[in-house]
Amino acid sequence: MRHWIAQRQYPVLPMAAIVSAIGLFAASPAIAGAERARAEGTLVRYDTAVVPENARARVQAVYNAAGDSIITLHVWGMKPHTEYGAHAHVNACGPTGLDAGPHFQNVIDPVQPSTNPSYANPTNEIWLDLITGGSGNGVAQAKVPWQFSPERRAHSVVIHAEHTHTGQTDSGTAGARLACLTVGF
Ligand SMILES: [Cu+2]
Repeated sequence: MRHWIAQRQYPVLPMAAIVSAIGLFAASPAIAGAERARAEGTLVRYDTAVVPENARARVQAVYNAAGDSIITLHVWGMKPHTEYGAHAHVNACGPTGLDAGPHFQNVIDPVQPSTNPSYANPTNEIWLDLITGGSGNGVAQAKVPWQFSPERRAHSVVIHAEHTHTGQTDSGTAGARLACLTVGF
């Protein structure tokens, strides 16, 4: 429990700001309940021929009072004009791409690995596919109508070699695992 709380970042406001914000909070429950998580750093690279050295990423998560999660991924220093898949995965990054485990699913597919579009879809998982610009930078955002529980959370974002597939038998797959950022969601 303590670990979970420590991962969240709460804004520190002077008392005057808190008092003046009460009216705003009453009118805007999404702001009143917003909690956040953020991680930024150099990517763990699994394909050093494809992912440039010093490629970086930032992941920001906002958990609003309506019960949604809004996740934003920024990348810098990847290959220019390139299409990548990206998802929230259950484990932290490790020495190999497999260490991050499967995609985090809100409702877990009883059949693993999960490629059934009823479970492997961008509402039940967090998909952050992106296309980089001329400088190798890119951004993606996902909004899902659920939030992590203290007991079961994602712990990384993995970047893949292909955009995420959505077929009947390959949904959620996105090719090789290229890089990873550990995120304290
Ligand atoms: Cu993935």
